[in-house]
Amino acid sequence: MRKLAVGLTLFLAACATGIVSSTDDGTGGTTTTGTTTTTGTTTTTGTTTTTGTTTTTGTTTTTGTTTSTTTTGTTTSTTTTGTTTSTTTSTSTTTSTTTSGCVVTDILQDGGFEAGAGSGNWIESSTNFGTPLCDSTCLSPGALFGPYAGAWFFWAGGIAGAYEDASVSQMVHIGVGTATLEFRFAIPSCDGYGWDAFEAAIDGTQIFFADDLDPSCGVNTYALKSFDVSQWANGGNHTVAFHGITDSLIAATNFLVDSARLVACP
Ligand SMILES: [Ca+2]
Repeated sequence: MRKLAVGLTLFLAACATGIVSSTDDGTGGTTTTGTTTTTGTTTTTGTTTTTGTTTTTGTTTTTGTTTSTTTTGTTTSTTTTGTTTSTTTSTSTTTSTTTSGCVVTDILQDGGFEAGAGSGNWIESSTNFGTPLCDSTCLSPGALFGPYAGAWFFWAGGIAGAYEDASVSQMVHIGVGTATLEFRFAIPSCDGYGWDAFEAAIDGTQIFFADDLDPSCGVNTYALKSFDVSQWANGGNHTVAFHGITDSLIAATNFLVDSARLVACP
């Protein structure tokens, strides 16, 4: 029995799009099938065919000729050359041709931690447990929390009476353009003394911070956290990390992360 059975569940991502599946359509473009969620700035080159449900929020910059066909739902979109701002929620078939930019994708390896502890996708560290990655074998009987999706999740803290420092980190190559870091986050229980803290960071720069006095303490539901990290989209290698420290007081704080994504140009 590894950690206190108190609270529970959470998700993370990047730049612009959650593409379920993509293939080269032979025209220099991309064919996408499934559910796509786009946040931020997207620039597309080539011919793109999309089938499924597309939700777009933010600014889309299109250069060239764009042709859109909507079959079901309501679409507010596009035009020709210049800058287009649109908010679209629809079920549609869209064909577009553009001429510049890059196709964004999730470049994080195993952001949902489903490869399990010791997979090599993440550098894992935990003072008391060897790894902060957990599945059901970490949970006490009757635990009220667990992963946001799948079986595995990141768990910092969860121990009373001992100092715990838990982290995972991963180096990624981020192309030139834009990038967005997203994840699911929850703090199902807090000891409330203000000493326990969690951060998400890139190259040591804090992107997100929460402590055991956070308003979401005790909330047993994962919240989506999303951050524009385009300042690191410069064609270089960068380290993404999740890190939590908890003190040795008698109550335990639990910081949970799951379903992380870094959406950027490859
Ligand atoms: Ca997971």
